Amino acid sequence: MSDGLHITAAINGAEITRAQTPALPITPDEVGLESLRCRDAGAAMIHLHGRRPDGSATQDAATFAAYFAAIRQHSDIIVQFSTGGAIGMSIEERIAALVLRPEMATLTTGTCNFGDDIFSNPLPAIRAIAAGLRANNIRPEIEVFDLGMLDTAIRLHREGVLDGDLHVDFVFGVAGAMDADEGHLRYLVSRLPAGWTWCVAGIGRHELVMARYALEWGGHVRVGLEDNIFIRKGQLAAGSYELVAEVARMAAETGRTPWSVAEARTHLGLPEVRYPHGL
Ligand code: KMH
Ligand code: ZN
Repeated sequence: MSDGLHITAAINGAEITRAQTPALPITPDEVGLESLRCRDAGAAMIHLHGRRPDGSATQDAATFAAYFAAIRQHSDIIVQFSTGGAIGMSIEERIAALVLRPEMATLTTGTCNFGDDIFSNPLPAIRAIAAGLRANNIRPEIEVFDLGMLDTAIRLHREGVLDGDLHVDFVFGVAGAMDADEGHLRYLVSRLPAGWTWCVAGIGRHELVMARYALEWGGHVRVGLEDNIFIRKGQLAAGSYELVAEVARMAAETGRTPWSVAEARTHLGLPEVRYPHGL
């Protein structure tokens, strides 16, 4: 088992509101500073959604350009855009910011329930997003919300729609999708092709529980306000950085050492530090 640990900070998401937590970053300045705090706490990558000034979700390129530039004012942390966006967005909306060429972007390989809604990712949409990633030379991170989504990623890899060793994020605890269950994680890891890397994102109270399994089993970890706003029962996290710091503390207990940004770039095959393309 590798002792190096990749930590992703999912700092804003599309669903969490300022009413739920005042720590949610919305402006470019807030996103830039929060990204730096997460890096200082041990994160090597920021998973990013777009928000308008009123807090509503958007995937438009101008918003992501401002965020990306603000992040780069402070650090070289790996920037990963969401292509999931928010429920109800069209595929075109979801991939609008890829022209900025971040280092990575997400690709969910299947449709699932998402609370009372449907997170829609039919195969033609998956292929279209994969084509958008390829056209802009962006590495995907595969998002797996349910068991069959890993099978789909493997099938698309076999077809050549996806290539290289992939990094997969197993998301546990979305209502209507895969439960936060140790057995599910064990099974998914057993099916992962050799050379692929994996991390876990547990939703809500499952976040740090699933993180511990990943730490103990050689996986990597995603935390942040997108997935969970509490540092402990009833106590809001001061920011995603506090959750990152908690994972770094747990890592020390389990013999894992967070990768620096440079180490994460090497291990994930993302050597080049990118800036918003076309600005
Ligand atoms: N907001 C969710 C509907 C992703 O970022 O790629 C989808 C999501 C996945 O957050
Ligand atoms: Zn997301």
